[in-house]
This record gives sequence, structure tokens and C-alpha cells, in this order.
Amino acid sequence: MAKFNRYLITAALPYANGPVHIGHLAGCYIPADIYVRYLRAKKADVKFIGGTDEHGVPITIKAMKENVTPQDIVDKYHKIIYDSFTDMGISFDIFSRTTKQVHHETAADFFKTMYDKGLFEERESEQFFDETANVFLADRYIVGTCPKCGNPNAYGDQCERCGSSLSPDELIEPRSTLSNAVPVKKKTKHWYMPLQNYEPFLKEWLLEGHKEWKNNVYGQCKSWIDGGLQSRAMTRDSSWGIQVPLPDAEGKVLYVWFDAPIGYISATKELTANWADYWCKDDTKLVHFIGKDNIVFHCVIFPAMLKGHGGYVLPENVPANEFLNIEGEKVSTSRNWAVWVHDYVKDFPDQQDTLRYVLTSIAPETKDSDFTWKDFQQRNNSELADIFSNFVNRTMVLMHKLCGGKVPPFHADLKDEKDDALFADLKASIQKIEDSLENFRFREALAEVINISRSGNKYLQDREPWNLVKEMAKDPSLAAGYQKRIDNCLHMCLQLTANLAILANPFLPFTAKKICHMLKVVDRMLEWENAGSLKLVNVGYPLREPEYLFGKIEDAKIEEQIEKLKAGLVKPVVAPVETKVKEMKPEIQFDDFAKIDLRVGTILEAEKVPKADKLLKLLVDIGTEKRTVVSGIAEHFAPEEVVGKQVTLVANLAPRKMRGIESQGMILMAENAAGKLVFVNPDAAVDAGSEVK
Ligand code: B3M
Ligand code: ZN
Repeated sequence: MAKFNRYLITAALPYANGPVHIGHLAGCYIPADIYVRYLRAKKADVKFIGGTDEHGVPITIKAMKENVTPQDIVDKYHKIIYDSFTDMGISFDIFSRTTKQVHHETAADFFKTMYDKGLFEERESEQFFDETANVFLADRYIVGTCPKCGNPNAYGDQCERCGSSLSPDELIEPRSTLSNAVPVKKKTKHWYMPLQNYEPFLKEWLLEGHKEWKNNVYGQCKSWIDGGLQSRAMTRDSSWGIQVPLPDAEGKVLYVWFDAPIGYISATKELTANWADYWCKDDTKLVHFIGKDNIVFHCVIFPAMLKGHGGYVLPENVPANEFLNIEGEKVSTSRNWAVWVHDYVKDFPDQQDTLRYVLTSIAPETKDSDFTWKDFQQRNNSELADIFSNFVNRTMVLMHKLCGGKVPPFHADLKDEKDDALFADLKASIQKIEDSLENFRFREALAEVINISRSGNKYLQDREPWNLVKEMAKDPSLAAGYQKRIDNCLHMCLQLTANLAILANPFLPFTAKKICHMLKVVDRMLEWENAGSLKLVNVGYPLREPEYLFGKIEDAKIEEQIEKLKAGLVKPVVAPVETKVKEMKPEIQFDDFAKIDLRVGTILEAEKVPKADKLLKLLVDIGTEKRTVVSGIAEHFAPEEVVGKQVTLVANLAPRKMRGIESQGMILMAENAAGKLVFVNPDAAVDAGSEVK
């Protein structure tokens, strides 16, 4: 740690085309915030940078769909996103926007510097263009019929019904999602970054130099780099974005993934005149918090840009999380399968820390994880309420009841091994929390906060001050000695409560503040160096009445949320594959089956049967002889398509005349729900005539 004198912490800039959901929080904003709050508590020099990503196709598409300007869209969602983060206590030092002037200038200068250094290749290529909307179309914005399954709404990059990955060229009757126009190919010029030139740098800096990165992150980078890097266009054709700062670049803007990460630099400039200390001095520790879909951009492309440009620090770590599912299903914003942060804040006012707690406890740190409302309730009720809150509340109530509402003294002569053990537990927990936080293991760190409150509960239970007071009442001669024991117990518990505030603060900042309020201590007490002290609250000091930190959440409240989630679900636009499987025929015996002689044949010739739309006349080689077969596949296959194909033939079916032609067998076909036919054939070539059994 000593190597670094300042910290620059960034959290991904969400696209300003929709609100944020709890998957965003769990993926990067809460972990980033915990880390930053911890660093601040350690009095580190730290800047926490955020903002919204306001360029790129996602914004323009949203604007076109809603029939408003892109500026309207980003203004609307910047505010919603900003409010959600603020409400949840995500403590950015700045939350900026990539549409700001300072960013346009910074990003354009960055590009120009790289251009002047000869770091781009200029290239022409053909891309799909929508002549009605007057824009080039990303693959996703072209739809058409899937050539594999017939889905009429397949995307240019993938068919969501059958899962095939496609290119727009393969779609039958392609059309633009923007205007419904048939897209045309058009030549366009762009500036490419030859990422392959950065391979030696990336191998040394990342693959050799950062083996300590999380496995999920390192692994993705390694497979990307090992898979061979290629030139990647850093500009796009669009009217929305940052103009390419070159004379012959009318209608060209910077690729959104080129400009967005530079947004971290621009926002730092906006925040402080000393921005260059953070970005250019190599005793800065730069850490990017992101979700897994942003890994290559932050670990490969942006570092290559920084390296190419020169003069900037590189990220020291990129602790990306995996995805958070909801109730067992992937989050889908288009289907509205999500828990929106602004909804949560409305439905659970003043319960931000419960959500922060749950999302940290189940954070997808090493693999995807699942949020369910039942689990949310369970963790709140049995961990926050029963353990954490219960300890603090009992301590405060007992102190008011048994110690006159003031911090009781600690009588050193009565100190025993239980006091020592509690203190040792506290020290060990602090060590573990530090260790875990410094290694981005937030779940582990938070579990330790609960552990130490569990130790507190146990200590209180062992001491039983409520029984001591009963015995004192029975036998007044015990009073003096017993009161001292009560004092010591509650003194220890109050000091532990103050420690809990310090340790919980990065995770549960609203709660830490409430504890400070009850204990009448200033926020400065929360500084990390105070952790482990048993002198945080002063003897004789009158404290406030306790307030409950975490109450139980009732079943009804949870049912309501589950209902809301289900009710909000938007039915998919693309109809799922219908599973109308035909009813099974009655059972047969093996002997019945054995009567059928199935053979592999090869189609030698094929021609249309005159005046029969559905029929092809085939000549099939079955090894011992050649058969004429009439088959009802003419609407699915052109004659030339089937010549040479291996097929399965029912070889001992009695001949049948069709349109005057004797058919000497039947070819097996599989038919899907959409009525599409495919041949049933061996998955490797075999001799014609081979038996199928
Ligand atoms: N806007 C993608 C996203 O919201 C992108 C992140 C930019 S970080 C510089 O997931
Ligand atoms: Zn398909």
C-alpha cells in the first residue's frame, strides 16, 4: 500500500438511456463506494469519479423510439440516475456527464494527439445504411427473418428464438428497426486503432504484471489477447457524439467506447485543478470498478489508448464483478425484469443500508449471483435486525436502565478474561476487514462486521446484567460489587458499539451516522485509526435514547415486491418457440419396429414434378440399387440443393404411385413447430445402403 500516495477510483459511467437497477449497484457502485469510504476513513487522498455516458447508439435509438432529441433523453436520465445514486449514498466526489464541454474538448484533444502520433489507420469499408433515417445501422438495429428457424424478428447479430448467431447479410428480408426501410450497403471511412500493435505492451503490463487481478477479469483479458487482437474502428457515422477533430471528418464522431473512459479524465479536470496529479503521477493508484461486460474496454482498449497517448497512469486494478440475477432470471431492462433503484427508494424509504447490506452480502464477486426478495427479507431480519441492531439496541436500553443514561466507568480491578477475549475478537475482526477490503473481497469484509456484533451479543448474554440487577434488589449487600460488574459490561458494550460504527461505516454509512448520533460523538470518530480503541465514548457522558437501526421486514411487504416484479414484466416482442409437440402415437412392440428397413441413401438426381408444387422426383443410390422416390419437399429445397445429400430412406415401403410416378421408398424428414423441414441423416458420411437401426 505504501507505494501509493493518492487514489483515483472510478465507477463505470452508465448510459443515460434508462434508470439504474440493483444489478448496477451490486456490480460496481456499492463496491466502489465501500472502497472509497474506507480509504477516506484512512485519510487517504482519494477522488471518486462518476458520471453518465451520454453518447453512442443506445442514446440515439432511445431518442428515435420516443420521438424526442438525444439531448432530451440524456437530460432526463442523467437526473434520474444521479438521484438514485445520491439516495443510496454512493458518495462520488463528482458525477459528471460526457456531454459537457470539458469532456468534448478533452476527448477530442486525446484523439488528435493519438492521430498526430500516427496511431490510427484510415480505412474504407461497406456498412449497412438506412436511407430513410439517414444513419448507418449497427447489426442490432437490423431485423429480418431468421434463415435457420423462420423467426420473423431475428436481429442482425443474433436470433433470440433459436439462438443462432447471425450477420445482417444472412437475414431474409432485412429491414431497419428505425424506419422499416430495407438497408443498403454504403461505403464509409473510419479511423482504426491497430490493437495488435499493443500486444507486446498488454502481455507485459497486464498478463505478466497483473496476475493478482481477479480470476474472472484476468481470464477474460487473457483469452482476448491470446485470441489475437485486431484493428478496431474508433469512429462512427453519427450526428450525436464528439466530432472527429479532423478536417475531412464531416458526420464522423468518436466511437462511444473511445470517448466514455476519457470521461473519467474530463470529470477529474472538472473536479480539481490538480487533476494531473491524479492522472499523471505514477504514485497514483487508479482503480476502475465495472461490471463484467465492460472488462475488455477497461483492461485492454483504454489502457492501450492511455499507453499510445502517453503521459497517463494505467489502472492498478479492475475488480469487475459478474452479473446479479433477479429471482433466478437474468436482468432484462427491455422485459422490465429488474428492481429499479428509484422504486426501491420510494418503497423502502430510510432503508438504503438494508439494500446496501444485502447487495454486498450476495455480490457477484466471483460468479453470477441471485437476488431474491425472500433472501432480502431473511438477511435483513436474521442478520441486520437480530444480530447487529439487536446488540446496539440492547446495549443502549440497558445503559439507560442500569446506568442512568450515562457512559458507566470501567473498573480495572474487575477486568477479566471475557473482556480480554472480546477485545481480542475486535482486533482480529479489524485486521480481517482491512485485509479483505484491500483485496476487494467485500462480502468477506462485511461478514466480519456481523461476526463482531455476534461476539458482542454473546458477551452481553454471558454477563447477564439484567440478572445482576435482580439479585441486587434481593440482597442489597451485593449492590456495590454488582453495580461495578454492570458498569464494566455496558462500558465494554458501548465502546464496541462505537467500534461497530467505524467498521460498518464503509458499508452502512446511514447506520454509522445514526450510531454516532445516539452516542453523541462527531463524525470524526469514524476515522479508521480509531478502530480498536476502547476510549471512544467518555465516561459520565449522557447519551441519547436508542433508536432502532433495523426492524423486521414483514412478509406482506415482500409479497408486494414479488407481485410488483411479476406484474411489471413486459411480454417479449419475439414470440418464444412454440412447443406444440404432436401427441405420441400408441405404443408398438419391437417386432413392429423391426419390420421397417431403414437405409442410408445418397441423392443422385433431383427434379421438380410438373404441375405439383410440393413434389421433387429424386434418384437415390441405396448401394445395391438406385431408387426413384417422390418426396414432398419442393417448397423447402431447390433440386440443386439436395443433390449429393445423404438421407434416411424407408426402403421396404410398398411402392406407391404419385402423379403417375412410382415412388419406391420414403425419405425421413424432421419438422419443427414452424413447419421447417430438415433431413434426418447420419452425422458423418457412411456408405450408401448402410442400415439404420
Ligand atoms: N456506458 C456501458 C454500460 O453502461 C458503458 C460504460 C462506460 S464506462 C466508461 O454498461
Ligand atoms: Zn432463428
